[in-house]
Amino acid sequence: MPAATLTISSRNYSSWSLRGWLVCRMAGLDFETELLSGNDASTRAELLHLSPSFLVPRLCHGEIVVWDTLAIAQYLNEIRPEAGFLPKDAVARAHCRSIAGEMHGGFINLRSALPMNLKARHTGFKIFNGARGDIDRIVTIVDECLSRYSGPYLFGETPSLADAMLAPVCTRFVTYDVPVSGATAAYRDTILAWPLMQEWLDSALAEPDEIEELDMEF
Ligand SMILES: N[C@@H](CCC(=O)N[C@@H](CS)C(=O)NCC(=O)O)C(=O)O
Repeated sequence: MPAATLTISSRNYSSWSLRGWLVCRMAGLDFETELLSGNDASTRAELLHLSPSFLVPRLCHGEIVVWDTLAIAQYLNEIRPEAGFLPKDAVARAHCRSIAGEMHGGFINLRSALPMNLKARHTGFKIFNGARGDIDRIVTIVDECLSRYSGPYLFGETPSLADAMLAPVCTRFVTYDVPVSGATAAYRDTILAWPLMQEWLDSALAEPDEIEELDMEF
């Protein structure tokens, strides 16, 4: 039996579930994924029991329970520093943590106007100004990282925590037909071809079809 359980909600809609799952896999954690959809009352009661914030992802590892993506990543980095999802160099590590923190606490317009929906395709989607500002900021982050650390991932040859945090932004570029070019387009393609992302996308596409009321920021 796996040592840990990661509770997630929809693979298609839940961007935080995706990030949490990516960091668990990057850390090489032996874990099983428990899918708990938040639609019906009994499931929500169970979720509240498991995760005081009512939110997923939530990691249970032995007696330890962690229920926030950044906290999960920090916990995993503590127990598996050798996984190296934070750069070794202190300057790069601070940069990586800053991007992860910025994603965790910001980009509200992007997240609410372009919710993650891996199955959907919105060709010619109209992006309003607030979300445009968030996208411009992502482009700047990617440009800086790729020119500083030479890619193909943000901090060099292997994926880092910052890549896990930005992965659902790359899928939004595809879902909402967001025109990006140069380094950002190359980066989007790197993330989409990342074997862990391929694995998640395959299972998301196999999930039962969407429930209309979930088609919102989630
Ligand atoms: N800051 C939290 C955000 C988690 C979050 O918003 N999770 C969403 C799913 S993506 C959620 O659980 N929503 C409530 C629900 O599904 O009932 C984290 O980093 O884990």
